Amino acid sequence: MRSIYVNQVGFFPESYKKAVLNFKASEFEVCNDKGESVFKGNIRHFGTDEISGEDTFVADFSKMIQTGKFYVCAEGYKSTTFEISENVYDKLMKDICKCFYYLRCGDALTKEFAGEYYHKPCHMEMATVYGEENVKVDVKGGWHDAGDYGRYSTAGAVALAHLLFGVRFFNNLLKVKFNIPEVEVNGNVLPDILSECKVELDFLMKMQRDDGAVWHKVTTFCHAPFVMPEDDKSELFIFPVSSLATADVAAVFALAYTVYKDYDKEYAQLLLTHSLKAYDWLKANPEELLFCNAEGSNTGEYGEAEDISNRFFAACALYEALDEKNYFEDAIIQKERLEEYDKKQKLKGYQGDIFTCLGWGDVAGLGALCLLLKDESNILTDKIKKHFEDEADRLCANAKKNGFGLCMEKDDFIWGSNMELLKYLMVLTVADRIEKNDAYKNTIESGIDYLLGCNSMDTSYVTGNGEKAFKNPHLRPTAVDNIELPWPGLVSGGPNVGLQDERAKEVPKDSAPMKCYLDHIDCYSLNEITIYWNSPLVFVMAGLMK
Ligand code: G3I
Ligand code: 9MR
Ligand code: ZN
Repeated sequence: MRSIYVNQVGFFPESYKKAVLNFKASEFEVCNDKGESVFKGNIRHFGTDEISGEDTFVADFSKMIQTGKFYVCAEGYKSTTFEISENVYDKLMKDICKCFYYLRCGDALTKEFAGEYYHKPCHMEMATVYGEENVKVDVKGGWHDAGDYGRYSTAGAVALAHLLFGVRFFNNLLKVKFNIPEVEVNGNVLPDILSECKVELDFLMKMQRDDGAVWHKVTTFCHAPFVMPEDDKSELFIFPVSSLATADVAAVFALAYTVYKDYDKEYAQLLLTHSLKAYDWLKANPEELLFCNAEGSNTGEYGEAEDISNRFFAACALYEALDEKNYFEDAIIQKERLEEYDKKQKLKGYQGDIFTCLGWGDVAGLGALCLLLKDESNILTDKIKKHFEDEADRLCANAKKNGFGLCMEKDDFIWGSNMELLKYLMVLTVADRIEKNDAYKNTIESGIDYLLGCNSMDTSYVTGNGEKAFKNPHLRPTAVDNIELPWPGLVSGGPNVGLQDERAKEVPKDSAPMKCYLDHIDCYSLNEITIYWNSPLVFVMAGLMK
């Protein structure tokens, strides 16, 4: 099919702007909403690449700075409409933040703020510590992880970290209002983003055992069927503690301590106490304690191969928060272990840079961000800066290999590929702060263009944002709530060559990576949503909108 792909939300007037065609044409026009031609340009042939498999042609209209609603046309074919304006991403930003509110578990939703997406209180009962049938713990609250109703400590901590780093790096995030209940502290109203983060922080405090260790997750034994959360009545189990969860939580509480101390000293102190307790446990338990699902249980595992990056994150976060040398020394020890581990990974052909990993699994990059925030010249921070710049350069080089200007490679199209992209855009955003670079900025913008529709699926991967935004996320409430559209602002996992669910088998054989996607509610490996796919987009948009 002949298509003209474009960012369906749109562009800032000063941004680099392009559309990508999958057919040959030599000239294009941009038309306004009255159908009048307002800009003309020549099309550049890019050629074929291994991620889209398409022969692509690029229509660059960066020179056009007029604001309004437009579409691109060539040879009688039209793109979807998009907007050019200074406020073009305001709605998107609100929507992607509000998603965390809709994902709240417990009794936190109200009809006033959730509207038609309100659900009754859910998962309110005490949870059973797995293997200790008589021990019940109150772990109400937090956010549902994703399309399922599990609550997972490492995933929650990482999503929080992206949001809190967003706040630390870019003040503008504190000003985003997304219509959630106000939280008042000492006569002042907390910024919305901090009220929302507090929901998950409060929950994670409940996930900490008295001795400081953190339980890995709380879920039913198996995934719930497609029912509303309040109808998911199976017994809730708290699964064993892990050093992964304990370290990530120690880290994110330290980060949160710094953020909240400007608003609520007492709450900040509480976070710090919990952080230190977790850290003490880690020091007393130097052996890694990884996580595997109990036999027969199929809820999210969030397994990791080592806990070094997590311990590194915790040490860096506490060093940044407290400026005490012992944490720096710990960070150096973990850094050396990480380098050893990285060498082994490289031998297996792994491409990326371990010190810039910002995912739910490898979290060394999150530790690195703490050091960058501290902004002190030392052997570790200087090295980290170099890692971010080198990785950003690698990504910019990747972006030259396809007509979309997309910084991803074939191997990045795994489960949650949109997060692979967003993590890269975070790295570029940070690198651009270390040293301004137009190539970094263009690559970030091209990445956002891809996410919002400039891709071979002609799909915006954010619900409610873009004329052809995906509509059928693998998300239990959406599947059963009888409301036509899901709430806006959800980020899809995106194309995945692994095609790891039954429905995904309907993707045509030998599809190019960018086309291994289906907007179908059954497709958890292609079209689920999660808190930590939304959170990096919040960070990146905060950087773009600054
Ligand atoms: O790390 C390897 C890499 O070395 C290899 O080259 C690549 C190629 O297959 O795979 C990489 O592993 C991937 C792993 O995530 C780490 O990124 C696996 O392929 C991939 O299948 C795995 O997917 C995870 C999925 O759970 C299955 O375990 C997703 O990242 C993760 O987001 C997802 O999380 C689920 C929760 O379990 C439950 N809740 C919903 C959530 C989202 O779907
Ligand atoms: O809905 C579940 C989704 O959130 C998970 O990412 C996915 C992998 O853990 O599992 C989904 O649940 C499926 C289960 O694993 C197998 N039976 C079908 C379920 C979804 O329809
Ligand atoms: Zn719930």
